[in-house]
Amino acid sequence: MRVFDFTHAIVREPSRSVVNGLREDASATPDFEKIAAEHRAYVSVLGDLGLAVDVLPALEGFPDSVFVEDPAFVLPEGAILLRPGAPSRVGEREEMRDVLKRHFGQVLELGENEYADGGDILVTPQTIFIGLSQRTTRAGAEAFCDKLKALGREARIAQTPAGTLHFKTASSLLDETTILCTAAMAQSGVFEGFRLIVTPAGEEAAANALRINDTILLGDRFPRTAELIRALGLSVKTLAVTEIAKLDAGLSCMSLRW
Ligand code: CIR
Repeated sequence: MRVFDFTHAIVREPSRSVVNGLREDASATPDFEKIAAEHRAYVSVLGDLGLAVDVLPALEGFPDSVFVEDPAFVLPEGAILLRPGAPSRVGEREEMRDVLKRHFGQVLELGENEYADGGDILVTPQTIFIGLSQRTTRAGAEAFCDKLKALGREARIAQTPAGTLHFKTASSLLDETTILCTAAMAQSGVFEGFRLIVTPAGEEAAANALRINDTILLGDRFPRTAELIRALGLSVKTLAVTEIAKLDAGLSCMSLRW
């Protein structure tokens, strides 16, 4: 099953308040114009790859709302409105309700006290992983598995490595059987049965790559990772994510794809 063949995406323009977004390293000060430029380039590449992109307007009240991957999860079969685990982000879910209803016949949702971020969900042909993290609680992960079952799909609860924001901060799918991940993720054993490509030391942030159709989108500061992926015969397109990275974000977080 090819789970990276997409025809549609939802993105949201960054708000000026994005510079106040959540981040581990408070000394990293992102610049709005640079974030907006990186976002424009990203949206343009999605279009070049053949996706119809629904661009939502910026939300000044939600600094992290450009990261649309976190409040919702989508599959061709339907969508699930999640409940982001960061208090400043939980309201983003309501802002996604209408757009999900526009695009999907079935929109399910997590209940009260069921917290899960889309950044913790990795779709593979074999299973859908949901990683417990500081944002995704066990109650949220279990509720997600139930909703997914209602959509006819199976999920497996895993653990996001300590100190890693999201499960997908440290892993992404390169092809049907190959995962790009950090050494910490590889050592956890969670991806038993997959071929693993481990990010070289110093290039851990490359692990949040994004496969769209036949192209792997990768941050442009990771030449050794790019080489490893190209050696598999896969096509790599690099994108600047330097400014976005100051907000602990990468390539998958800026879109929902189906
Ligand atoms: C946050 O901490 O929620 C944002 N600054 C970054 C979210 C990144 N999301 C993702 O990778 N799915």
